[in-house]
Amino acid sequence: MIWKENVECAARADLKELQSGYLRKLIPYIYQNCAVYRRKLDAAGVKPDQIKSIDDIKRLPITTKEDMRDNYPYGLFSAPQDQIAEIHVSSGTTGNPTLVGYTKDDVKLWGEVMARAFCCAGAIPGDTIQIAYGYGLFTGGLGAHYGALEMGLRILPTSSGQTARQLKLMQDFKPRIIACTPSYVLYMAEEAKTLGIDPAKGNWKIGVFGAEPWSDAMRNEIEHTWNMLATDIYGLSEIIGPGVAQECQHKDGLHVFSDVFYPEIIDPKTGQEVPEGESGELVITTLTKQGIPLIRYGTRDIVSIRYDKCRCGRTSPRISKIKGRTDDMIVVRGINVFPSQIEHVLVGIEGTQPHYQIVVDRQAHQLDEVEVLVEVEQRFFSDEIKRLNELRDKIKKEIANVLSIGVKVTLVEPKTIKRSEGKAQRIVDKRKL
Ligand code: DLL
Repeated sequence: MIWKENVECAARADLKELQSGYLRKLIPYIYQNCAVYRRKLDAAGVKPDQIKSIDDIKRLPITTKEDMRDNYPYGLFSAPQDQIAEIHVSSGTTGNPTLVGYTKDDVKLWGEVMARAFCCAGAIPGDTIQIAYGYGLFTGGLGAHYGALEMGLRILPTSSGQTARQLKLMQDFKPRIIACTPSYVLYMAEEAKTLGIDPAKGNWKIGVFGAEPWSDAMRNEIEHTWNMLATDIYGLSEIIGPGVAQECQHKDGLHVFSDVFYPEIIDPKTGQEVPEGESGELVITTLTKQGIPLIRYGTRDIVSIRYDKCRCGRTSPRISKIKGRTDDMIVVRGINVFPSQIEHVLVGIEGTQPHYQIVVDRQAHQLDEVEVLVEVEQRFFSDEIKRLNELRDKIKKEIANVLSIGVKVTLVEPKTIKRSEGKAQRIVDKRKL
């Protein structure tokens, strides 16, 4: 089922027409109502009436996370405060948090794109969904909730945490859909086993997993362990929360709801668009939002994009899984390291588990040191020490092959690395840079 077939399957020219119409309305609205954007557009020498079609978007300036932080709390709002119906905040590592405000219509839009997402994953009205994303200031729980309501799903709003209870509710109410972070669903599998529940006989048949990077290898692990289809959902608070893009059952790229969230892929160094299929930073314009509409927001997420029609019938552009970030990518001895590269190595090695942490440190005047903590199956610890050493050497060698730097590998027993009910913390950077 396709929730909004007329736009999700529209011919490219019709979609462009729709996007152009939205953009023509958006720019004067923002120019009139947001002083920060007015200054930005003036500085770029762009007058609203010069923006006639979606192709003119390239003339507009990029908006950055710094713009949001520097103008905290209300500087980037275009709607007056009395029109704001809901506020969400995403935690940052430094400085002000990122604040986003939704008008009632924005909340409606959110429900609509999330309904499209659930449909895209394979949900049908009447299905029961367990929403184990955190409810609250994080956008995951409520965003999923609005979409499920809009779609006519029966909702189990468990939020995250209380894992034993999550599993009991799964058994009692038999939800076909689970929505949570991919690391949490794997954690729930471990808990299930300790409680004597066989995850492969679990009730969830479709997972809508996102909010953090996860590899195809991790997908295989989830699908195999839980005997379900694991789909990827992407989004970010600044744009709306979850519901920017979603995989269909073919798992061949995430469909971007591009009639309302216009995607571009740029080279973060030059600001120029990269050719189709090449990786770059995803930049998104919210074409119809009112509270905080954003023009060409630099997400810092690295993806590639394609425009061909999908086997599911949707014509919407598809982004790849998130390949990394332009920022939380870590640079070690001059080499760019993405956690996903290490994860990929680990999941391919028999005996390891997809629970790992990368610790980067630097002693005074020394080179950066990387330690990868990897959980391995319990049996290795009751085995000969030689087997443990062999496994460690193998992991070391394969990581060195991929990253071209040597790392220290420490094997730890299952459940040593701190679990998260939300986003997993993959990198601990102890360097004082
Ligand atoms: O994580 C919104 C969300 C909730 C998306 C639930 C999907 C499901 P933020 O907390 O603002 O919003 O974090 C946004 O998380 O820029 C990406 O770097 C990362 N991210 C989100 N989804 C994915 C994904 C929510 N599917 C930031 N794969 C984004 C990889 C993801 N990274």
